[in-house]
Parts: sequence; structure tokens; C-alpha cells
Amino acid sequence: MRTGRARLALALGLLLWATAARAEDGSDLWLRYPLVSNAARLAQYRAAVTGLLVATDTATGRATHDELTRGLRGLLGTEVPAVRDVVRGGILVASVPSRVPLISAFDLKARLARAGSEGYVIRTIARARATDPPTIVITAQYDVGVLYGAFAFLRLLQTHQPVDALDIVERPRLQHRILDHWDNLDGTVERGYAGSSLWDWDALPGIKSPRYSDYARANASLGINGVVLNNVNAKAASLSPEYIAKAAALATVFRPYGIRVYLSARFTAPMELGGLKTADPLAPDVKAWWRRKAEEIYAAIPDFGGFLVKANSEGQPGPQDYARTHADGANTLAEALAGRGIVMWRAFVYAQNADDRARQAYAEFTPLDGRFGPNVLLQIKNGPIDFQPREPFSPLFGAMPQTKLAIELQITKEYLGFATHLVYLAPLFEEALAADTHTKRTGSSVRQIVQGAAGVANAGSSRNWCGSVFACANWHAFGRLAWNPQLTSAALADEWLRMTFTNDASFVEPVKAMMLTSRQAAVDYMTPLGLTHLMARGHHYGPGPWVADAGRADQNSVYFHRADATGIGFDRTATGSNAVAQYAPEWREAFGRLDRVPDDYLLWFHHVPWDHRMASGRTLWNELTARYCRGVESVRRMRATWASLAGTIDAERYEETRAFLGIQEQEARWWRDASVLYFQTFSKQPIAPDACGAPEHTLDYYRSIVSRNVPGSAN
Ligand code: BDP
Repeated sequence: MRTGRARLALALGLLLWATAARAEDGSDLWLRYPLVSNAARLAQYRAAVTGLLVATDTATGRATHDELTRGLRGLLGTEVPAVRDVVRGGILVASVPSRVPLISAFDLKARLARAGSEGYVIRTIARARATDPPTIVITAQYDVGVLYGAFAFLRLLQTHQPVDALDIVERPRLQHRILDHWDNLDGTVERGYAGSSLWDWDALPGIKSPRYSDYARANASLGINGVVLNNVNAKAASLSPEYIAKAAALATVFRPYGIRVYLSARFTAPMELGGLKTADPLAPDVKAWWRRKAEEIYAAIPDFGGFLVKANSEGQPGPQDYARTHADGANTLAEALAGRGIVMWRAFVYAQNADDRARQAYAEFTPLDGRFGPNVLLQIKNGPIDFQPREPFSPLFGAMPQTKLAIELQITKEYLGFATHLVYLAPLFEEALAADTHTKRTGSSVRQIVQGAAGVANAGSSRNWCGSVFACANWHAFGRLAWNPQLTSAALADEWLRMTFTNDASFVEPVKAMMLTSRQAAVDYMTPLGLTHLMARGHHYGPGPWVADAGRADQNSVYFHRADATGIGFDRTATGSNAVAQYAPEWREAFGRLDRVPDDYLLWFHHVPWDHRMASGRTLWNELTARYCRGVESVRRMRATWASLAGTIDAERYEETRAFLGIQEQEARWWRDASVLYFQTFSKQPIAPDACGAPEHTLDYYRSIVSRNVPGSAN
């Protein structure tokens, strides 16, 4: 028999073990499920949740059961018993509602119809006898809906919401909610700042890491329903039998979570894999090759989602190599899928030495409107150039009324300080989705026009998934906005903070405010007033406004900012490239006129004299330097906010963020000093005294900085 002392030691040991096992390393993301700290709420939840009946006996039903059991155990601090009926209260989860008497009795039909095929209904149903506690029903037309409903219910508890009179009907607004992984077959990730690829291609299909199902859980909790496994700069080998088997193994893990697997396809795969002499999309043997390939994939992955294609862009092969159009190329692949999947054809194209890179996609694609097959989506980056800290919306969104469209957003922060800088992207996503194209159609904002959203993923092998804890807020925000593009950045930050850290308002409120200012801060210290693409060459980390030696003109910073003795900015009005003509009249007017253009887009559309008087009363030069300093000051304030919160959360994640903010302040300062010194060589004007003071080093010093072995470079 154990002595009391031995028992105490054992208990202490177990406690220590449990604490260590729950170390806050970020790996649980927003699915931590800690005990509800609000005593009144906890009591309500415990009273409401007396039993759990999951009446959906499929793999998805089991995943739903497991998630609810895990979540409730943590949040309520007690095991919720699985019950055979819910006559005396509890949670009833069921798809195929007609088979569950309680649900059909309460006639949820109309609500279920509103929820559609992927949505869900959560409803508190009072029982006939007032003394019987009500039942919380989570139901849906299909089992994936109940999984989404279960996550939504857990979210209510995680954020301490009341659950006594629930009447929720949710359906996803966008049909395709997809993460694009730019993962290479050698395990590196193009523009990945969170370690290496999540997919252990070498070990697949034999070994399936437990991380794959955790990844799927995280996605399902947001409503993400598709994953493109490999880089858009695709290798043909990813369509080989060997890699199809590996993709199929991942699909098996993801399937219960409602996630379909997609593959990036290399346009010349029929030549590289099939030995054909051409990849001409209209050649019968090429069409036949794609059909056979699709059959082979569907035999291994019956719910294969389809192909993502980057064609005739940045050196990738495509239909234009055979004098065919993007529509010809897309349709050949789409026909091969024979209605079972979709082709996401990217609109990110730009020609060598084009007069204005911002005009290219519109020029190439608008003549093809109406010529894409029914299962083709044209995938358009939010702005006309390339995932910059701020861009106006792409004019293509308003110009392809007869084409299905998807928006592509970058979650990984290639141009926004990687995982190092705390930049919350929901305001950028929100801005892009809310943009009104002002085209003549009902519902002319981008979020009303698109049928899909693709986010370039930021998850990798890093223990905290995203390289830094705060970077994961962007994955969360993307997924939730793809489900409901009407959600606000503030609501999403609130929700993410509560689920990731704590519900304590004295932490949530200041940190939320900090997150919401962070994107504008990055715009200010990197590319204020509509400047764009001034990052160091290649890897895009740190300032490089002087870059002029890239192989292509339209990858040089000087091409984008056009600073000279008279002023700065890219004239995209009628006197310049006239890119402004690609927008609806309202925008032509607003963007095209110097007296009307918003400050945020000033230098995007205009070449402006250094002495131009701004709305603030300052000259352009003084406004530019003030904005750079404002960005640095914002980061200082972010740092101070964080410093004031010492001791309010776990040491591990507190410290990580503290250290990153320290680097961010130094680097914001680096951006500001380097940029103002460089632009001063054109303006020839002094830097007005500001809170940032004189630049710390000379311009030569900044120009001589060469960052080596930066992660995520294109390979
Ligand atoms: C650019 C990235 C490059 C990508 C490209 C794309 O620098 O690595 O391949 O976008 O979207 O921003 O295809």
C-alpha cells in the first residue's frame, strides 16, 4: 500500500506533468479549451450541458463527438457523459434530422433549409414540462454541418457567451474556402516563415503525422473546406502516381473534417510526365492525358477538389506558349475533371517589361469573360500588383460579370515583415472584401461578387504553427471571413484573443486595439501614401527602395515609386498609364483626380510634386516623412501596451511576443531611416524634426545591408 506521502508525491508529480503537458507553446491555437473562468457562466454551462448525444455515426460524426467531448471536458472541467437520450437536457447533435424524433417534432425544417448543405442550426428547445431542462440541438442537413455547428457551439463557451436561448442559423457565404500551401516537394515552403512544410512527403503515405488531424481540426473550426497541398510554382511530379498516393493519404485524414484536397498542376505535365511532344491544351492527346490523369486521381481520391494553376506567369508554362488563351487552358483541365471538381485559374500574370504591371491582368482576362467553363474559377489577388501592405482592389473583380471569381489573399506575410512583425491582417482582408466595384450589378462589392476565397497559408512545422503566436490570428481571420465576409476585424480579433489567451477584458481590450492599429503601422513604416513594392529584392524582407537591378523592370522598386527631382509616385491617370480607366466611373473620378484621391492611394495613382499641399496642410515631402515616423511610433505604442500587460498571461507566449515587438520596433526604425534618407536624395529637402529624430546611420550603411539565408525564398 502506498503511504500518504507517496500518494502526495504522485499527485504532485501528476500535477506537474499535467502543467508541463499544457505548456502554452501556441500549439493548441484557438482550440485550447481551458476551464471557463467566469463562475456564473461556468455554472450555467454545467447546468445546460448534462449529457451529450451525437446521433451521427459517420467519421465526421465521430470527429464531432470527439471535439465536443474534448472541448467540454476542458471548458467545464468535468466529463460530460454520453447519453442515449436527451430527455432531461443536454446536447443533441444530429444530421439526417428527420430520423431524430425530437428534431422533427420541433420542425426545424425551415431553418435547415436556410442553413443549406454546409450550414448548421443551433437551437435551445424547451421541453413540455417546465421542470425539464431544455435541450440544445445542433443539427444540419449533412454531417459536416454538425461538425461546424459543434465548433460554433464550443466557440460560444470559449468566449463566455450565454447559451440559454440559442436560435442560430448559419450558412457559409462563400462556397470555396481554401488554403493554398506554397509547399515544395523537398519540404521547403515558398514564402513560408513557420519552419518547413507540414507535409512530410518522404514519410507519406505510410506515416501520417498526428499534426495532420490537428491541422484539419483547426481548419474545420473556421469552416475552411479545401486545401491545395503544393506550390503554385508546381513540379509535374506532384501529379505522379507516387505523389497522388501521398496526397490520397492526406485526403483520408482531412475527409472527416469536410476538407477536400486540391493540387497545383504544372501546365506542361503532359510532356514532363506523359512524354507528349506538346502541352497545347487543344491537342487531342493533351486533352486525353488530362482526362486520364483526372481519372487516376479520382480513383485514389474520390472527393478530389480539383486543380490550381499558375500559367504564363513569372516563367511558368501556360497555354499562351501554344498561342492559346487562358480560357483554352483552364477549360481543358476543367473538362478533364468532368464536373467532379473545379479549376482555380490564377489571374496573377504580368508580361515582361509591360508599361504598367498593374494593368496586365485586366488586359489579359477581360476579353475572355464568359469563355471559361462552368467549373472554372478565376482566382484574383486582392490588389492589381502583389499582396502589398495596401493596394486598391483589383479592377478585375468588377469586370468579369460572366465568370466565376475567387479572391486570393496572402496570409503568410511575405511583404509585411514575415512572422516577425505583428501585423494583424483582418483589416486588410476586410478592406479588400468590402471594396465596392461600383459595377452595375446587384451586390457590387467584392465579397458579394466572389464565390471563393483562397488564402496563401502560413502554417508550417513550427511548434506554434505560424512562426509566431500572433501570426495565427491571420489564419483564423481568413477562415472566418471566408465563411462570412461580413465579419469585422474587431469582432474577429476579440474572438481570437479570447480563445487564444483569455477572456479577461483588461487584456483583450488593449491588445485588440493594438492588433487593429498594426496593419496601418506597417503601411506607414514600409510603404505609406500608396507607395508599393519597396522591399529588398528577392526575399522581400526589409527596405529596398533603391532596388533597380532585378532582371525585370517591373520587379524593381524604382519602377514602382518613380521618385525623381520633381516628385514621386506612379502616374496611372490619363496622362500616365491610365490604369485608372480599368475602374468604374466613380472610382475613375475618385482615384484619378488629385484633389479627390484618398491619401492611402495617392502615390499609387499619381506622380506628385514634393511641394504638393496635402489635406493635412503639410507638403507631400513632410507628409511622407511624418507617415514613416508615425509607423515607428505606432510600433512603440504597441510595445508599450504589451509591456503594461506583463504577468497577465502565461510567460511563454508573453515573452515570445515581447521579443518580437522589440525586433519590430528596431526594424520599423530601419525601414523609416533607410526610406527617408533614400527619398531625400530626390526631394533634396530636410527631414522636419519629429519623434523619430535623425536617422541613425547613413544611406550607404542601409544600402549595404545584405540579408542572407532569409527563409521562404523562392526555390
Ligand atoms: C509573389 C511571390 C512569389 C509567388 C508569386 C505568386 O514573391 O514567390 O510565386 O507571388 O503568387 O508575390 O505566384
